[in-house]
Amino acid sequence: MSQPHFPEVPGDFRAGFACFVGRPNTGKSTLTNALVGQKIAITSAKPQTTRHTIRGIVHRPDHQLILVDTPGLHRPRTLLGARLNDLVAATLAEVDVIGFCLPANERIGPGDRYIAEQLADIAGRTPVIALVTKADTVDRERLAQALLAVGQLGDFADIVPVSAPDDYNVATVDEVLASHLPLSSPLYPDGDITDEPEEVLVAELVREAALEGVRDELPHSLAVQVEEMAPREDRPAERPLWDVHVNLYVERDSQKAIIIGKKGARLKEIGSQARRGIEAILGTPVYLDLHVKVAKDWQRDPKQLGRLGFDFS
Ligand SMILES: Nc1nc2c(ncn2[C@@H]2O[C@H](COP(=O)(O)OP(=O)(O)OP(=O)(O)O)[C@@H](O)[C@H]2O)c(=O)[nH]1
Ligand SMILES: [Mg+2]
Repeated sequence: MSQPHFPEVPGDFRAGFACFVGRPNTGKSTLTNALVGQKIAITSAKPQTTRHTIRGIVHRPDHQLILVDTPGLHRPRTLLGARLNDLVAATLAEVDVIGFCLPANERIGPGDRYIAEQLADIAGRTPVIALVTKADTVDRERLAQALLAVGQLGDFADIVPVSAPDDYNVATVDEVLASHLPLSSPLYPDGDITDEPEEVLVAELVREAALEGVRDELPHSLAVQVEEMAPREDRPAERPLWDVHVNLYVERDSQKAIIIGKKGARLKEIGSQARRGIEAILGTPVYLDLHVKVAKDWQRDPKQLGRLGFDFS
């Protein structure tokens, strides 16, 4: 492996941490990926897609912005939900600037006010930038209304409308966040775009594929873990192959049947979709082996939460 490379930087270089908060489904992970320029966080139309904090690193000639994408904040209904909220609160206390994501195409609701209240306590110490996301989904007039409504929600250092798919103001978001970073040399070596372990990225890609087309409680009941991944032995050097074994956990037998599908059709589809993303990350062809298991009521069981990687204490 090559040595990590920290380039020479000018004396006014800035580096530090920004975190994105917001209700579930407000576009935090999509914006993180757009800023980093590569997919490091999975996204979906299902709430609570993100379940742990993910660091994405943006490298620019005059700054390095480390983005911390967080799980959507909501009133917790399960032990998992409560732990995710605690995790976000701990993250907020540690960053240099906060990006509060509010989608342009939804009215401000109790969920947003709940977060705004939490942020008001921190705003004295840490600047909060309101990001009006999904700007492409509304016309100019509704966007103007959304900006006004957001302006009345709290005391923000700035309000920026942004659209990830249209690449509208993505660079502005980077600049505004970076202007609040302290003078510092880079914190991550050149070229690093995330500190997620490969196993986690792989498990997340499988979960993203499995989330497609399922509804009701199933998205919440789904957890994914890599059991083992390694290059297959006895392969010629120019034709490597990785064996990747992944377990999908659900909470009930009925959910297991849904994930597997008729004659295994859904599971096969999940596998082929996830495999493409995994091959892109690992840079080699992959043999992907998926197993579906039942971990009864894991969202409410401290022991099982720990085993599935949700022990943040
Ligand atoms: N049209 C449009 N859709 C967007 C934009 N940003 C996100 N979306 C969509 O909104 C949905 C939610 O996006 P995510 O990035 O997963 O949202 P999130 O805030 O990370 O959600 P959680 O992790 O569940 O808290 C996905 O279907 C995205 O494709 C945007 O700028 N424009
Ligand atoms: Mg997310």
